[in-house]
Amino acid sequence: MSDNEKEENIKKSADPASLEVLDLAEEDEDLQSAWSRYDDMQPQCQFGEDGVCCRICNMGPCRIIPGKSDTGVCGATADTIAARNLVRMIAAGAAAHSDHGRDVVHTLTEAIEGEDPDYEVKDYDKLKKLARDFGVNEGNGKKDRLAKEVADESLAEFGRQEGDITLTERAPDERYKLWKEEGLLPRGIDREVVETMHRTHMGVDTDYRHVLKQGLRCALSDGWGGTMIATDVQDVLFGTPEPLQARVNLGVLEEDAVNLIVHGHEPALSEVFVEAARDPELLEFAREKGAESINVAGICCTANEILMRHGIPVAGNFLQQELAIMTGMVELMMVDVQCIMPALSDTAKNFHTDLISTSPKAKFPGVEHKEFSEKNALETAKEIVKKGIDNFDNRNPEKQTLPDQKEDLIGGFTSESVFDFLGGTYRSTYRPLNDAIIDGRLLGAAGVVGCNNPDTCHDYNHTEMAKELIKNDVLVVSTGCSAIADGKAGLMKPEVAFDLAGEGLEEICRAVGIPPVLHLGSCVDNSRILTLLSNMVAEGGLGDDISDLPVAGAAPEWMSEKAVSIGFYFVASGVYTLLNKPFPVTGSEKVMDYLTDDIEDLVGGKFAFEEDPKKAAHMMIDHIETKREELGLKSAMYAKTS
Ligand code: SF4
Ligand code: MSK
Repeated sequence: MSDNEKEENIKKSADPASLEVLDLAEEDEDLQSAWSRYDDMQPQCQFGEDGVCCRICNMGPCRIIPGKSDTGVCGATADTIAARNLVRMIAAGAAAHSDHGRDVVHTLTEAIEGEDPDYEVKDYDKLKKLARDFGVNEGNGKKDRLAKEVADESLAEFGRQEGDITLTERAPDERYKLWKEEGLLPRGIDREVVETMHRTHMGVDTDYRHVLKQGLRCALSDGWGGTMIATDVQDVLFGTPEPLQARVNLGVLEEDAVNLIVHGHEPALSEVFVEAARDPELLEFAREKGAESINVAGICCTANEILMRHGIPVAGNFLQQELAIMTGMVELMMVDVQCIMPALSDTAKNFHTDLISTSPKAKFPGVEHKEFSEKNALETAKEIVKKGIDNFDNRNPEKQTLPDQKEDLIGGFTSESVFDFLGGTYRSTYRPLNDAIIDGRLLGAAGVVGCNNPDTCHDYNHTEMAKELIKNDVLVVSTGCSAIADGKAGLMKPEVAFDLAGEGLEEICRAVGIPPVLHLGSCVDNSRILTLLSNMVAEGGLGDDISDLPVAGAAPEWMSEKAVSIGFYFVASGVYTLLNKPFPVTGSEKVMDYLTDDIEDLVGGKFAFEEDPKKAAHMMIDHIETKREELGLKSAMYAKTS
């Protein structure tokens, strides 16, 4: 590879481990990656990018060309088409998160009905809390009966026909009142997704504001419904995470071990997969095959789930899924649902890696499918582990690359445990956090979350934004692939605060031993951020609503429809939310104006778009400062750094 080509690759990722594998991949003409396919795709369709292509009926496809075809065949304007396309993205994202939530509740049901011997209630306190929130009487002391009632109540949220989604009541009173007055309170989770699809059918809802308002309600059914249920029931079943140490990046793959990767989003099988990999007979089998041990590592949010609860190492984030296989060190990759590139099957064919799909919802052409059922989870997991071990002696030393890079991190923070730290273990309270913001040691807090995208230098925006925020005394919480990026960049170690955080944040990190960037888990764990924001309001001193708080959110390398839904439920909850690239609606000035301006009058939050992560961080800081002024708080204790 020439020096010029190497330089081009540097722009592709900020992560040295990824670059090392990518450089080698580019020397092999049989290998493709998301980056090479992205290059091949250029130029991408401008109508798609602007959101003004419509193909929802067979009079189309229609595309808006100002001055030539200002409307579709049916008369739909660019505003209608862009808004409809966008809320369909929300519906798909909300469906993905929420269907995940529903599956977790089914696992709980089967666990307590005895059909499911591999699962049990691990966090009884969390179950009791959820029961209280659902108004279920927890007084009879029978854990399984309580779990059954909570499972029934949770499932009912999906198909609710009357009333509103119960967990929206966890929001501050002012927020709940606003949603009610504005007709934004979500009803059943499935109902909001279905109604969004109905309204965007040909010839139904065409007022872009009205369409987008339904998008907000649908997104709320995700954030405060399906996603929140997913997180809480996972905590009930698998245990609520607590801070722990782990390692992250491709360097976690071990030369002498059988390397098994779990990838996707749902933790039900990977939880027992971790257990299966510790089975003495399977360990013995691995030794017979010449390996010293079995090494389970993760990619994407399945990784985050088992990192948070077991400290299992993370091999990488979204754009590293192909690279992990390209190291030639992975015996088996087991995938479930969401964010799994169809290209993996071709990549795996070039190496010895066995690729196995497991979800009844997701099959891939040419890929072996071992269907997972909660009823025989451990048995299935053991079979898959065994298959991986069996593949160890097929590893080809000539095709091996082992990047050294791996970083330590502390993960496992939740909306509960962060404040055990800040308040002292015996007094779990948000008071120290609120006081730190009120007295100006902390300027505020920010949630930086979401995906990678080959349209943006991999990890660069996440890590540069986080660094700029912590330098200015903004505490950062992170989830999903953003959290993995920050972990790889070393930002999730407490000592990093001494070098990179502002004086106020450094003082707090020193006092309580937390990193300046906190790993809050997977994509569905964005609900932990909603809970955190509600708890800050409830603690007092920072206003009456989430929109009063000196906080901001960002998804600076977003890619998926789930990210669109997440962005919308944060904005609908009152949070200023920054994305690097706009949604595909730029073909409608009115829709763009609505999202970046008018929407604030409705919900108190709005979107902003900025590709430069440093500039974007300062837009978030400016917003946080405005909120401080509105609250009459003193200016920050320490000077702002630009
Ligand atoms: Fe074209 Fe209207 Fe049909 Fe869309 S709904 S494809 S704009 S005719
Ligand atoms: S995995 S949704 S690429 S964060 Fe949750 Fe990462 Fe985005 Fe998938």
